[in-house]
Amino acid sequence: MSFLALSDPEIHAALTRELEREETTLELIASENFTSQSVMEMAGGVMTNKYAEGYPGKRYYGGCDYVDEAENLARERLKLLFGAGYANVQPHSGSQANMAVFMTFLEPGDTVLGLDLAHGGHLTHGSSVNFSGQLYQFISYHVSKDSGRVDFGEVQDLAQKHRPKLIVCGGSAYPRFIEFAQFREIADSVNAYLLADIAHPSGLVAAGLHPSPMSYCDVVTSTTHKTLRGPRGGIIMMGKDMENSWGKTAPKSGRIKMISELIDSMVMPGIQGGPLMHIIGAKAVAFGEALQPEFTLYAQTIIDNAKTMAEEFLALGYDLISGGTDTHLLLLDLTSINIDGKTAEQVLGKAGITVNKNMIPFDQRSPFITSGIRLGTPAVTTRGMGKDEMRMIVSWIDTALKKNDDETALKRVKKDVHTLCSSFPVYDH
Ligand code: DSN
Repeated sequence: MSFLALSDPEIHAALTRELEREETTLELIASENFTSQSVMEMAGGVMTNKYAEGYPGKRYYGGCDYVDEAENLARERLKLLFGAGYANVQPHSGSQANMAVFMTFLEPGDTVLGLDLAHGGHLTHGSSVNFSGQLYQFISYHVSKDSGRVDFGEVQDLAQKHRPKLIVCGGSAYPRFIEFAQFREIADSVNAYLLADIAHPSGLVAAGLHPSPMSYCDVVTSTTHKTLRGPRGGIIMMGKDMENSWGKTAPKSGRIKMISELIDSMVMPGIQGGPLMHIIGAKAVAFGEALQPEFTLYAQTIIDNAKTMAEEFLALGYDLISGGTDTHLLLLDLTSINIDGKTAEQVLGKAGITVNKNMIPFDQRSPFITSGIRLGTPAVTTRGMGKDEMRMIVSWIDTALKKNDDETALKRVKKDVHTLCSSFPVYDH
């Protein structure tokens, strides 16, 4: 029985239609995934009722015994998963995680290097429309035109010239492994701190299939809902805690010995109030799942599927930024087939394939139009799809893009997509 269907048929109808959309279309947005029903049970459970400002054992509210258990499990599992010495599981999102790190390590006006959003970076890595670009002096580095990979010559030059206090590596549309060792070398050469934002590949890192940032980076942030397949949220980690040699104090607690304490107090009370205990519980469930051997197989299949897609697109003559992928995502430059990213997103939507338009490096078009699309395999891999299905999907994308004004062709692809989806249900009810 659905309580919601009885109490609020209007919103229940939207929920039902969203479930149907997820079941009947192909989800290729690289940052999306399908959580397990256990994760959803925890996220939809009674811990949503609880206020628990503070941290386990040190809360501002009574009745926190069981949410303390959940948060301790989440922290311990996360540390185990990534080999981290410190973990904070309270950030509501990846942006909040980055904000807490910036406000811990930086003062307003400090100089930071980050990957340009249009070259695969992220809004919180210094975009002028985001708090990061408004509070701090962000200098963007780029990928090189030829290789599509980070231009380390430029990063070194910018670091020497601007002497940043922090360098940010990672992004939202970078198909290759993040080059932690090279960033560390440059950070060391100018005495800068290094933050890795691994929101996209964190599931691959957890599975040991992407290099780990832990021994290279001073601090690491991620979301929990992309390749890591948990509930929506953020996390902050450090491989090793550091002494607070900056003499910074925290609101109320005053004297602070370690950077971990500064980060904790910056997350709460610095930028957030009550933690979302139902989501922290759901993060613990997802970290538990990611610690199982099956998760490594899942992560390997994500990569195998993305590489298969890349090979198929290349064989059909498409241009891929960086010429392929090491990870879960592909960035297609559509310039040569004469369709823009916005139109491609719409056309594929009509064919039952969900993607997002995306700027490509050196894009001549605006972020609202773009010249590319970004594709990712985490969600279709969760459904159990493999290489054969990837080949079919690429041929359907090719048909839809090339016959973009042929409604009959788009309908035919949509029917094929529907048939494939019905053989790979997301949820077995
Ligand atoms: N919006 C996310 C993505 O799609 O990659 C990043 O925050």
